[in-house]
Amino acid sequence: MPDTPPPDGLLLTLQEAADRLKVHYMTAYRWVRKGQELPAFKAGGRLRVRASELERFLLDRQADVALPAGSPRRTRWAAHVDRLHRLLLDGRAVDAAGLLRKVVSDGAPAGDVYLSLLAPALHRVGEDWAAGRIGVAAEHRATEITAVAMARLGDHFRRRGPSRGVAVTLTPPGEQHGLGSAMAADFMRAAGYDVHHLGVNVPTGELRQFLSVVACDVICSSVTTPGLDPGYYRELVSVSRDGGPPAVVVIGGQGADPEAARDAGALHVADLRDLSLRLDAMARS
Ligand code: B12
Repeated sequence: MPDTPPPDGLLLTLQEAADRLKVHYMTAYRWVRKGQELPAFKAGGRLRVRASELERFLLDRQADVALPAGSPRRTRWAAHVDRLHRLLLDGRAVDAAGLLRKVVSDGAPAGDVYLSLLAPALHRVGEDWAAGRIGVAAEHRATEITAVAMARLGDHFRRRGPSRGVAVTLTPPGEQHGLGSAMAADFMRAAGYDVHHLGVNVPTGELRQFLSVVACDVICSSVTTPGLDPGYYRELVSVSRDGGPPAVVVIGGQGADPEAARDAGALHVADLRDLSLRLDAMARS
């Protein structure tokens, strides 16, 4: 039985499909009879399975059995990333939501789902776009599916107990990539902050005005597109020192310039997992 996938356009008999799936013919037949499970159709009086659909089914099943319930450390992120990436490209929002629900209900923390599943899957979508394999519309669809999934996971980041302060999350003027700042908002909530998530493309003057009304302790700015004017970091730090006690400015994101951030007096944090510890360390010092 071949282990290399058959060419995408090929039509297989049900026996050939069962062989590739390493199951008995009758098992494959049951999966077909159950409807959506293994897509097949009749041609020339025999059941046929498209090779591309068979490969997708195989990938889905590998991910399904990847994680025994209750053992989050055994989460096979690579398999989940493969599957989610596929679902995002195909626009299968319901299946993507189902996958995330399953991974969380099997014990993976929602924060890990963000960092080890959603972000890498989107990075791959970006590679597909950059290589011309998908267009902007398909990329937008993938982002929207992810944003909805994140909204559903939002409750996992809520923390009871006394507030540790007020945080504002946003992206710089002109920066349209919003998921990094939305993730930062959730991580700050999980760390016990009351968060005002301002979203993307926030003019610094408007932020200054906002902060004259809402006192805040931490400002988290997410930079995705590289080449941002370093003057932005200085401006943000100046805004943070207007009026009352200064807020800590945190800069993160794949397009952030760590040196320019530090030179401006901001804290550069690359990994959201470190965010709360770095803020604690700063408060202590
Ligand atoms: C979706 C997307 C878009 C969407 C965004 C929609 C939206 N609502 O967000 C749209 C269509 C608007 C878009 C536009 C563009 N995009 Co775009 N986009 C992407 C894509 C596919 C996903 C972005 C994303 O959400 N990633 C998931 C997040 C969660 O990952 P992350 O940003 O790395 O964040 C992680 C860390 O960096 C960190 N983090 C992030 N923020 C913060 C903040 C703090 C405080 C901390 C501590 C940590 C932290 O934590 C996160 C989790 O690990 C990326 C691919 C990629 N590599 O990400 C390309 C990508 C970023 N885009 C790219 C480009 C080129 C563009 C455009 C210039 C295209 C164009 N010619 O118009 C424009 C620029 C628009 C602008 N002015 O901002 C390039 C950038 C290449 C580069 N390095 O120069 C990428 C990398 C695609 C690619 N492979 O080429 N894009």
